[in-house]
Amino acid sequence: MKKINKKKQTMSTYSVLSGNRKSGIAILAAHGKASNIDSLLEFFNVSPNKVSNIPLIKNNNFKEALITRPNTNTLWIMPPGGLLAIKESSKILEKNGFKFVSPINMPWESKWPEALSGGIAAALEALSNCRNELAFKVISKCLNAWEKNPYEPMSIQEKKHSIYLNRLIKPPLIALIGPPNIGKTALTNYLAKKNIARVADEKGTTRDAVEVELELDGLIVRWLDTPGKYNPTEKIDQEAISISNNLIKKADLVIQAIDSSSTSKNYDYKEIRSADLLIATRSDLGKTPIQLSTSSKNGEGIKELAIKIRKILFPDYLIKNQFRWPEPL
Ligand SMILES: Nc1nc2c(ncn2[C@@H]2O[C@H](COP(=O)(O)OP(=O)(O)OP(=O)(O)O)[C@@H](O)[C@H]2O)c(=O)[nH]1
Ligand SMILES: [Mg+2]
Repeated sequence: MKKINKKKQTMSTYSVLSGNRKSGIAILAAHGKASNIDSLLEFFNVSPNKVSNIPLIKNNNFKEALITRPNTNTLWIMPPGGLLAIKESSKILEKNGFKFVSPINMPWESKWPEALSGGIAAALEALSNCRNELAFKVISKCLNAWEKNPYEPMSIQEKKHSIYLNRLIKPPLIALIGPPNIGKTALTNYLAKKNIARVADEKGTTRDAVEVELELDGLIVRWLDTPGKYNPTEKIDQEAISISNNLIKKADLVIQAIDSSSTSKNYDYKEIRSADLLIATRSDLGKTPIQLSTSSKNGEGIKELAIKIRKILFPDYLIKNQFRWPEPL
């Protein structure tokens, strides 16, 4: 482990920080020993001693580029242009002995030079990966918390919150299980707002587990619609059930659906995994004592279901309060 760190420090590396798409400006971060950064600046005909924020530099190699040295070991090179500018700049850096590394392996000091600590860098990294409003809101608070207390290691309590907070970046897996032909796929399609799988009035319509990404009350989740439990005779179906069962075992939340209109209410799934949440489906067809009743026909209970799930997987206190997260880079 120590060896890798040492290598990281001594090797001259660069990463592309701008996206792979068309963009107005390319961003490449070079990292290395101060002397290697000095040499690179010399190559660009720029005074090697300068550590500054935004000098605009014109030189022979780049027609025009914004170059900044935010710390002694880092140079950010930002030529105008997208992919072509990245390609041209990479050539120059390779020629000067800098090796490409993925941004994941870039030292945080070079990738997030504005960060005072690895914690702030981690929060900035998380913020750059966040995909929706809830994530942005919560991670911004995490960044504030790190800025208030940048150096102290995370406490055990803070680490406990991480289990939930990680879900903002890595969507949790929810598996919907239940007997066949009770509206699991219809509910899935309703939540996905599109037909991701076939709905039919016959048992065993869904034969493979189907995964779809959804937003439930602001939380992005992976939703798994599973085949209604049956004992298939065909090998291919047995394999499909086995894959589905393995996913159910791994899920962060298992929701068992029970039909409002039929008698198959005591369906036992314990041999796969006991459910975390019980819901009724097809509530427009009948009544059950189950609190959360949903209908994909008239939309009853769907909003409540989304809120309930979000609260289980991402409790309210994490939205209201401010915690340091994630672990420092
Ligand atoms: N009235 C009513 N019918 C529904 C509702 N949801 C589904 N259905 C009907 O119930 C039948 C079964 O629906 P599916 O969604 O295919 O059921 P499933 O649980 O996925 O079934 P399998 O894939 O076989 O496990 C279809 O005829 C649907 O049109 C609902 O909320 N209300
Ligand atoms: Mg189905």
